[in-house]
Amino acid sequence: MTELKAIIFDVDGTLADTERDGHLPAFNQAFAAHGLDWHWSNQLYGELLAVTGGRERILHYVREYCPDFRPAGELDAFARELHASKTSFYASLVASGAIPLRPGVERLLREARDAGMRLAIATTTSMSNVDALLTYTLGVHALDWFEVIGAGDVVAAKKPAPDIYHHVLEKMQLAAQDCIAIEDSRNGLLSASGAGLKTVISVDEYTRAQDFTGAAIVLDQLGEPQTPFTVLAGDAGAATFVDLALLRKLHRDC
Ligand code: XBP
Ligand code: MG
Repeated sequence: MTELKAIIFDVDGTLADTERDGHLPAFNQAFAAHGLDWHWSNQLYGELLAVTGGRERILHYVREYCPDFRPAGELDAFARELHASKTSFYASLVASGAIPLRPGVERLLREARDAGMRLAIATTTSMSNVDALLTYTLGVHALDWFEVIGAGDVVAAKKPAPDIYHHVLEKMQLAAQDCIAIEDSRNGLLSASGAGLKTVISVDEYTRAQDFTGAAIVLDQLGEPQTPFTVLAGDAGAATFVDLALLRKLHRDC
């Protein structure tokens, strides 16, 4: 059994509740700014999250919900422009401090860094969104905490495809067996486990009811010493929050 050499973090839903507090309002602000009478409710957004990638999500919405919609020019060009506008609104929301990190995230990152544990990110969201979130929550130096940030269109096939994890492993010159992934969604679990990684799931309000069969453990959050997590599936032993010791145990035993 190889020792744990790296932790690979998902972003949206895992590091922060970015979907509810950031992406959803940013999409709706972009629709309004473009004079569209579209408004995604929290419930509809929970369904649309099945499609990863904001631009892909817009195209899916048009196909499934507004099949008669015809933009002035090419639909794909329209979706790209609308998505760029959404990304700009998202950056403003992050800069306003509207999206704090979830419990335990900063604590675990700092413990891992202090222990010399290698860190990376594997996300479907756009690189600029990762940059904004890390910079405004941890400071601009935090981008350097991650050896590799695999984001958005750097791979052709987004989660649940394993491509983004393969990309990160290749850049790090590590095997899947050397690493553990931390994710929030079934799409993320399928992507990480599809690349051969053991995966810790920290659910959020959109993913709580999803099927996490195959995860090393399923938690409601990473937890803090004073605010223990709830184990939804799997065995955390005596641990009450996610730290390196628990990750090493899960990496060894699951
Ligand atoms: C979640 C996603 C992203 C975000 C929106 O990514 O599927 O598409 O919903 O971000 P993660 P973009 O892998 O971090 O959970 O609009 O930039 O795609
Ligand atoms: Mg996610």
